[in-house]
Amino acid sequence: MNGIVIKSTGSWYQVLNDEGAVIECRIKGLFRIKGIKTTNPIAVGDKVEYEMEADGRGVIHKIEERKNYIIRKSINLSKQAHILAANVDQAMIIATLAFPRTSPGFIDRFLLTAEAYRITAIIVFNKIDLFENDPVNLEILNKFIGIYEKIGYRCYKVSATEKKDIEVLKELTKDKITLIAGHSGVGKSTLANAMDETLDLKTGEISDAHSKGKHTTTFAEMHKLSYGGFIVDTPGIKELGLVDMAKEEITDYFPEFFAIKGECKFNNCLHVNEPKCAVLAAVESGEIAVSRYNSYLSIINGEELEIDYKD
Ligand SMILES: Nc1nc2c(ncn2[C@@H]2O[C@H](COP(=O)(O)OP(=O)(O)O)[C@@H](O)[C@H]2O)c(=O)[nH]1
Ligand SMILES: [Mg+2]
Ligand SMILES: [Zn+2]
Repeated sequence: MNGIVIKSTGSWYQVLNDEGAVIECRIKGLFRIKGIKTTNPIAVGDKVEYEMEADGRGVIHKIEERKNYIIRKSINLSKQAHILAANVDQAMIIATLAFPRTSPGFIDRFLLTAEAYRITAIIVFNKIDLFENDPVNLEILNKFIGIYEKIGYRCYKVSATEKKDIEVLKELTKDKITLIAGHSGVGKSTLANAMDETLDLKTGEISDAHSKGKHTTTFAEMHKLSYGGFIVDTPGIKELGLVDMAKEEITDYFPEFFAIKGECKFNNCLHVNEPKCAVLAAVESGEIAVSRYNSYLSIINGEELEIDYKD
């Protein structure tokens, strides 16, 4: 029997099989990824083969080769990685101008990670209803969106509670595995429910993971969309694990830096204070956004992002 893993709790896996039934499965044998130590051998999005046992549960004995997998560095000191999800087609970051505020630093780190994984990233600004009659904030938001659209990222403005401009998100997610990320409280669950009315995700909840403390491992959950495709909800996940990257590599994942780095005098230019740096010149002229450059500097300096979590 074949299916796709939609939920994992550590030792048990829920597999949605080709006939549409959800089977509780455990695993037999060792599943390892070359080169990394992982805390979980199988993640949501994994396509698996299983056999039914007499008790009505299944045993997974094979995983299909993954198109990709997204890991998160483990919170403990074992240096193990946790696979969040496998076979992800695209990642959608849900952001809000306020209530809670999503910082450019958070968005830029997310985009960097998506670039490193070569996963298409989409930026969705939710709670637009709060700014409709607020020209000052609306202008701030539009300027912000302009920065990202100029680089080539698709941005959308929606309201989950007012069900405004949700249709386009349905089209984007149809028949794809879409990872949804963003701070707690930005409206991820409300948005998912608005996109697919058959979903009934809990909203307005303080994420479990956080209230239990940061040492709890959280597992992503995948929800089937009635119109085709899946969304991966990542509860309590602050950031996608940045894969180990050399500083030189980080430039390449800022598309607008990558586009002009050939014009820097030094081919190993890190765009910090080198002479005749094309990136610095572009920041100076306004061609590259200062907020993007600041995010870049903070990342290459290895700064952790400070996030004011409301939950
Ligand atoms: N005004 C407004 N509130 C929203 C919108 N979307 C979600 N919310 C509210 O924001 C809160 C958090 O939403 P939730 O979906 O639980 O956020 P999550 O933590 O990202 O899953 C809830 O009280 C929602 O009703 C929106 O588009 N507009
Ligand atoms: Mg939620
Ligand atoms: Zn440079």
